[in-house]
Order: sequence, then C-alpha cells, then structure tokens
Amino acid sequence: MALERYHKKRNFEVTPEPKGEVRRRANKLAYVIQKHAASRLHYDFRLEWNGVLLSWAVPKGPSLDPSVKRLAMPVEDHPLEYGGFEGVIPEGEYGGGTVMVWDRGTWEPELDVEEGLRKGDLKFTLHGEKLKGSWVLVKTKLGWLLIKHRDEFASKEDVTVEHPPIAATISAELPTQPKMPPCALIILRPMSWNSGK
Ligand SMILES: [Mn+2]
Repeated sequence: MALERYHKKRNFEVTPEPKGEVRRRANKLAYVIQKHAASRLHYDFRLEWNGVLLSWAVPKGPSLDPSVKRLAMPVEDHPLEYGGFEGVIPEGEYGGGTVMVWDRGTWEPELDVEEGLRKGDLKFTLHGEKLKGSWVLVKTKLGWLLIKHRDEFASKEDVTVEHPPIAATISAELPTQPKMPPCALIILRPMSWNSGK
C-alpha cells in the first residue's frame, strides 16, 4: 500500500492538506471519521492499516441502527497525518470544502484484515467517542456497505444529528414578546363624518 493516488490527486502548494508518508507504527490502530462539506457533504471513514489510512466516503454518514446499511465508497489511501487534519481545501482543488474531525479513536480487527479486505467482509470493533462496538464493511456489487452489528452500542438514535447547545434550546422556548392584554385586541376604527351625500 502506498500513497501515490493520494499524492497524484492533490497540489500541495495550494491545498492545506498534509503531504504525509507511509508510517508503520507499533501501537494501537487509529480510527477517524472526517465530516467533509465538499460539493456533496459526506463522512470520510478511515482505518489505519499498514502505515496508511484505508478510506471510504460515506455519503449519509454512519448509522447506529443495525437494520440500516450505509453506502461506503472506497477512496484512495490517506497518510496517517490526515487523521488530524481540519481545514478548508480551496475551491477548485480536489475535495474543495471544509473538513472537520467528526469522530476519532482506535479500532481492532475482529478477524484477519487482509483476508477481510480481499473477500470484501471486514469485521472490526471501534473505540471512538461517537462510534463504539462491533461493525462490518461488506463489499457488494454497488459498493461497500457500513453496518452496525447488534450489541449494547446499537441504537435507533441518529448519530449524525447535531444537537443544539442547551442554552440555545432554552432561549428558543422563551416567548419573544409579552402576551398582549385582551383590550389591545379591540380594533379602533377611525370616525367618519357623514358628508350628507
Ligand atoms: Mn472526502
């Protein structure tokens, strides 16, 4: 695995994205999801393997509901440094738009990774802040599917919904104007003189 495709697609004199290199590490394997507001909003799902980040673009983002399958299109391997990248890729550049880290942590393969990738059936456990527990990436004719396995971290809650800060919720519930007293509802009509016609 290498980063040729990653390097070829980008002009590092223009984009703030890291150039990066293949870096094998002995510690835990990194996991990250970046929310990428490119021409189409998507979530970039990345798993460290063999010194790079294996990457899939998930248009709708992950679902905690095991009955929901989310399309995950494989994209080029990214350098490990990319996992910490947040910023704005200039318009007109590859992937132009805002990138922010949406979730991060570590992952553990549940079965042999090379065989899983070859067969198109990669089972793994995520230790993220938002995503936890057992997941699978399955290859189909249309692309890969990201699916949550049934465990204590499965839920019907939509994990991609941004919850507004508590203060904003409270102020939204407060009436913006004091209620009008009933007498103010009497409509005053201007007096008109009978002109005699
Ligand atoms: Mn992307």
